[in-house]
Amino acid sequence: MATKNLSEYDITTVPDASNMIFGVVVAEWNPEITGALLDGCVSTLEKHGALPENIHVKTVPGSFELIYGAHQMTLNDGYDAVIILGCVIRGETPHFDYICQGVTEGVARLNATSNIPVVFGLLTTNDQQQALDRAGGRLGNKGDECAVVAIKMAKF
Ligand code: DLZ
Repeated sequence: MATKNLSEYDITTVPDASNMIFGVVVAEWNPEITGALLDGCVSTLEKHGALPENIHVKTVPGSFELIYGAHQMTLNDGYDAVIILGCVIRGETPHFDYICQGVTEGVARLNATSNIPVVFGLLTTNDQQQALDRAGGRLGNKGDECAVVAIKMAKF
């Protein structure tokens, strides 16, 4: 395999996304958070050239269903990358841990078995404020980050 000097790698720019098609699966639980993640994701995809008609958004009831939704999208030949967006907020029972672990393992498995990348946009927070901070608040927007990751990985 040909080798490059480190300085020949472009590790800062985001590729042009104007020829890419994206699937986005977003969970309906905690809609004020996931809606903000979706806004950030779509606007960042478009900022890098993706056409609105090439960003296909589907909703699922909760984060656990993100795995099924993403899997269905990976079976569709047309996508360059799939992004999942959800938010799980810790409650009083271990449910939080099961959902977070399930989604993490499900998405990891999809990445190991499908031909396109599935980008992990699941917020797992102790409370609502931590989620708001990461959905357009003081710590940025996880949806923006996922859009950039999807564009970069689509070019992999
Ligand atoms: C049941 C549940 C709970 C308690 N909390 C959340 C949450 O914080 N975020 C989320 O996206 N979904 C939650 N759900 C719903 C589950 O993800 C799933 O939809 C149900 O268990 C049905 O499979």
